[in-house]
Amino acid sequence: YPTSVQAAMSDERFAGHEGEDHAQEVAAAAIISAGSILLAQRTYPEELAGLWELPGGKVHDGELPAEALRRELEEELGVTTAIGPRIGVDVDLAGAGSDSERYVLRAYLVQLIAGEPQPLEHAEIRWFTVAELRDADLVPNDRVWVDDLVRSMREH
Ligand code: 523
Repeated sequence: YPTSVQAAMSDERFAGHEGEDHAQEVAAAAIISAGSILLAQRTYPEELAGLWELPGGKVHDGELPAEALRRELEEELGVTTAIGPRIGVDVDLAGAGSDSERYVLRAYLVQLIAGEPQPLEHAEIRWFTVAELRDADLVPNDRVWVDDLVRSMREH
């Protein structure tokens, strides 16, 4: 490596990337249409079953977040999508996996391209208006995004 890169690699901030500071990503979709958002009702684990979430899942090794989200939405909803910009803050997930890895949850604005959404892996899916979203039993992590989602729903 060039000297400048070696200096950066010996820097403690860089060292964290190779160690316990590295977080896997969970990507979630804000699918907004005609002022409503599509939420999905989880069936597992027990503490999240019955709660509503932005659909999505873990980014696998070697996948880009947008590729992973497109795959998850195909698997979970049976739809073809286009992944847009990030929305809302990063959410740290403590112990999201069976392993000891750290996860960060990120939301993306997503457009439906083809297909009618089906609850292939969820108990139910449903379009929520702004008022319904504010009233919904969301999974705890997704609650931080409500104000951002409402702003985006009012623009669509
Ligand atoms: N969340 C979450 N909100 C949200 C999603 C899509 C996921 O809080 N909108 C959390 C729930 C889990 C973790 O992120 O703790 C992984 O999500 P999951 O289970 O939907 O991801 P999968 O299906 O890729 O992972 P496996 O269940 O391990 O297959």
